[in-house]
Amino acid sequence: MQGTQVAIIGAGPAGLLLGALLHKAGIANLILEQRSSDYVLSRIRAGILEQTTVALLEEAGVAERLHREGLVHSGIYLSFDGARQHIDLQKLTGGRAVTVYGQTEMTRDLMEARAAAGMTTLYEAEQVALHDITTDKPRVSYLRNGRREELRCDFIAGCDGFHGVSRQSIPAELLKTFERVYPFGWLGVLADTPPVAHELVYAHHPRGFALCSMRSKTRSRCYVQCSLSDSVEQWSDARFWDELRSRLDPATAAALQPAAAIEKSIAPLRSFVAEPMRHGRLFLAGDAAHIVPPTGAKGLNLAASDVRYLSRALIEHYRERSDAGLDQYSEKALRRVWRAERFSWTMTRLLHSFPEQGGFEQRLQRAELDYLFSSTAAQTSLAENYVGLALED
Ligand code: RFL
Ligand code: PHB
Repeated sequence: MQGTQVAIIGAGPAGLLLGALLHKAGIANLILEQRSSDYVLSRIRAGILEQTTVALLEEAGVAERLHREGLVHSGIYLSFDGARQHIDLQKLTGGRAVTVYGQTEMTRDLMEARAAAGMTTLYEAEQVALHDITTDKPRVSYLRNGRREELRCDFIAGCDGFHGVSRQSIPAELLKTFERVYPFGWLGVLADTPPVAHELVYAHHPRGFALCSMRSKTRSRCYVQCSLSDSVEQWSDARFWDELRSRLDPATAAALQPAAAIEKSIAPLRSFVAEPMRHGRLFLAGDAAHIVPPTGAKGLNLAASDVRYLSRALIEHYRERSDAGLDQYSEKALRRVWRAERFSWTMTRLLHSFPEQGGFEQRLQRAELDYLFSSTAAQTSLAENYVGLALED
């Protein structure tokens, strides 16, 4: 039987970043991932990093390419009723900004650094199962190359996303879950065409939400709200660009240059939180414990803030023989999670068209957008949440 100090389940951003930070602190760790590395790198997901996430990547020693290729954005645009309002994040938050850098690129940097440091990631590890979580000798078993293997460890980090096995290993009667499923999805297209503006444009239109984001100065990532029953086959490239254009203010629409989709996918929108984020020696981090709708660009950043708290707590355990950080982990992480849930829900409600919405709710939504267009106080509240709320020590 092999052994390590921390067994990490999942090689998404949470697992890889945790592994990098622990390795820097001299803590042995091994990652078990059910998919292949190519599959993990083919997933197109988030694109916006908060400054605290960038700082954590610097700490992990994987921010060189991010600083070279990432685009620092000091604002965003809101598009509504034929007009576009600039929200100056930097001015409203005393100098803070966000960085546009694809989750795929961040994952690639972390994977390459991990391989270069000789750290082990076991890809295509199937049927991962967690054992003896509430003892001080937990184990993880898995099937790889047709053989059942076992791994001894001190702790297990459950970084295996929403559908992973870690959260499901906590007895149902000990776990409280909170969920909101939204009655629509996002259809996303990646294409080699210049962004419509130098910063992101979030749009509300009676036909639904739209977002013009980017991966670089020549590559766009755009989304339109769609029906949950839609399939990507129903959305030709031409239909997608026409729909996107129809939801934008005229100035933004005029800058749109349709191009062939490199990737096209539909993602459902969900809010979800599982409490607590710890069971015995199992600690959940990232999507394994919570999901936010992507409207606030918080999913990846929340995974990073969990990892920051968890890595510090584990380092404290090994260096100082203190479990104070581990004991506080769930409570501390959940405080930040719920603030991000609140913001993501608010942004989702503000910018989407809800099928069940009556005239009253529609008027309130318009009033809220009008308020945001005209009030510095309202813009400041949006800005400080968008750039990311402060982390506790
Ligand atoms: P991940 O990225 O899902 O990684 C989990 C990893 O665990 C593996 N795994 C297992 N490994 C071993 N055994 C098992 N039983 C396992 N089960 C699963 C998986 O293969 C995977 O490699 O979670 P992590 O690391 O917590 O990172 C979180 C972020 O990925 C996530 O919050 C964001 O990407 C959310 N998200 C978005 N966030 C944004 O801010 N903006 C977006 O545009 C955006 N788009 C998205 C998204 C999430 C999506 N999902 C999960 C459906 C689009 C999609 C489609
Ligand atoms: C993206 O670039 O994929 C992106 C950006 C901002 C969001 C969601 C997704 O709020």
